[in-house]
Amino acid sequence: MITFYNHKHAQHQGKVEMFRGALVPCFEVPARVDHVLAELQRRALGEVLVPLAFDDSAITAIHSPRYLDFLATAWDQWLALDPANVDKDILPSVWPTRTFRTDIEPDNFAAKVGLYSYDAGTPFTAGTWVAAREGAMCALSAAQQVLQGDRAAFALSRPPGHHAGADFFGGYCFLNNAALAAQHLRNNGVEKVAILDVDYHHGNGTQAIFYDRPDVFFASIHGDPRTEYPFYLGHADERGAGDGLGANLNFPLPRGSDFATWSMALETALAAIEKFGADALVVSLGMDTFEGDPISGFKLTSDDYLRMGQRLARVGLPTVLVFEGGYAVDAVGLNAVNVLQAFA
Ligand code: SP5
Ligand code: ZN
Repeated sequence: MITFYNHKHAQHQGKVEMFRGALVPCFEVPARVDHVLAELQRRALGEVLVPLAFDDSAITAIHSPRYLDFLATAWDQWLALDPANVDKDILPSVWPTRTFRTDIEPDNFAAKVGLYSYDAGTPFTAGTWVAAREGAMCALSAAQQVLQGDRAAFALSRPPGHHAGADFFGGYCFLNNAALAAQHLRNNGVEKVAILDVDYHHGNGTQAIFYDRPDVFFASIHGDPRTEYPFYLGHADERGAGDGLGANLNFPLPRGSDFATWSMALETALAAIEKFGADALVVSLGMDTFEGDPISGFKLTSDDYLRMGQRLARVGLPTVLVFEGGYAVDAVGLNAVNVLQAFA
């Protein structure tokens, strides 16, 4: 399996995120991807390539122009406020909640940051745009590789993507890599695409992007949003809207769930994907379901990821795997490559 590696990932390096009234060191660190890359190379699991370049149209197919303008210029706007800002990350602190307007982009920079985000846990840094954009190219390259006939391809990148919506960042995510891969498949002759999101956290961004579309099925297995981040989406009654009704399926599971519980949800999700008639599969491959994850609550073991990879391969579809969360840094390489090796 070919891996497209975001060699610019470390340009996104957040310092702190807001947690219980304090700024704490970021969980989403460059070492995560370094460990996956090292383990891939250690097990010689196929070529590792830098991504191809794709036109902006591949990104505007998912994200809004004003959001992309904001991402591309945010750091310069931040420095224009005060050159001393160079040593600090941008963190949102004000948001337009219910009853506020979101159609007018404010001139004030803090207000703009809030318009395009939904949490205070996602720092925007000097290299965030460059890193996120190159990550999108990795996802598009992996989709392209599958279009050209490969059984599967892996996009190894950070920042992750599945919490990012058409016009907002949050949950450590800026560009929705899985959505970009799915749309690239759709734009190049694949009629029906399924996205399976196995990150611990509900893929709210991906769900929102495709919620009213019948051509992209979204299924997610995640911690119950009543207690788990991102809290405000991911319930079982969210089945899609309009033409997309029936093409969205959530499996919220209680904190503490192990692989026995998790894999029952997986079987139901895969049966639904088969019934949908998907021609290709995109997997949002978060490794934060691991028992050792510092911010999550499932109990999957390293061996369980071998079973996961085997099962995903048995679906028999051309498959794009996109790296998402996973914060047990010392185990994330072993666990992710277990999925990939068992798949291959
Ligand atoms: C892609 C992804 O996995 N994003 C997850 C974003 C989670 N952000 C909220 C993290 C809350 C951290 N809680 C710290 C608990 C420490 N015991
Ligand atoms: Zn996650």
